[in-house]
Amino acid sequence: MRLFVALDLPWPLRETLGGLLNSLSGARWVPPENHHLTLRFVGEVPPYVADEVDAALAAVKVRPFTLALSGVGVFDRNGRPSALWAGVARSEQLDHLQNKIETALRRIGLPGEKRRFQPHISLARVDGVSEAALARWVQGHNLLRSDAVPVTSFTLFSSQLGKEQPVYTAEVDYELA
Ligand code: 2AM
Repeated sequence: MRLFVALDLPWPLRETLGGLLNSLSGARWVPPENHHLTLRFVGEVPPYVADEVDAALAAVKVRPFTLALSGVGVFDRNGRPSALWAGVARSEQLDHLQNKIETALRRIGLPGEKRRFQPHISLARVDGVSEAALARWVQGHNLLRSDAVPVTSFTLFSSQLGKEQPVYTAEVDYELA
């Protein structure tokens, strides 16, 4: 199974992000049902490791918190813009949750994530978009904000890659309490 741990976005954030869809020609937009905020990519694991991941995540105890969208940005690959994303307002509680998940998964023997946690929601692949159009879009949407909404759970997703969009399935929800 190919797994990742993420926040399944609360409805008001989905609505705000849905409003951005298809507003930049040449971009390959992520369908709204696939919007999420990755906390930890796990990758391909055998079923017994998936069970260990589940048990480790079930033991993560963090209080509910709130989250708000804030701004947009672009990731580069090989010096070229590749992905457009929405950011979230800096949140110690989100960092804390991510940290707890990272520690729990290292403890069961998964290799540590080397990349710095950069919370984002991927919106579109933009390798086919002119850099000028992309820069204009980012400038025009940089003030993206939402109200702070409650986050009450995190989710273990499986991902099936296909020719079109990947299919993400919420396998287990872990309530914050
Ligand atoms: P992305 O949205 O920035 O592409 C499912 O693939 C999720 O895991 C995506 O949100 C993806 O981030 C994230 N992810 C993190 N590390 C990954 C990796 N090495 N391979 C694929 N996806 C990864």
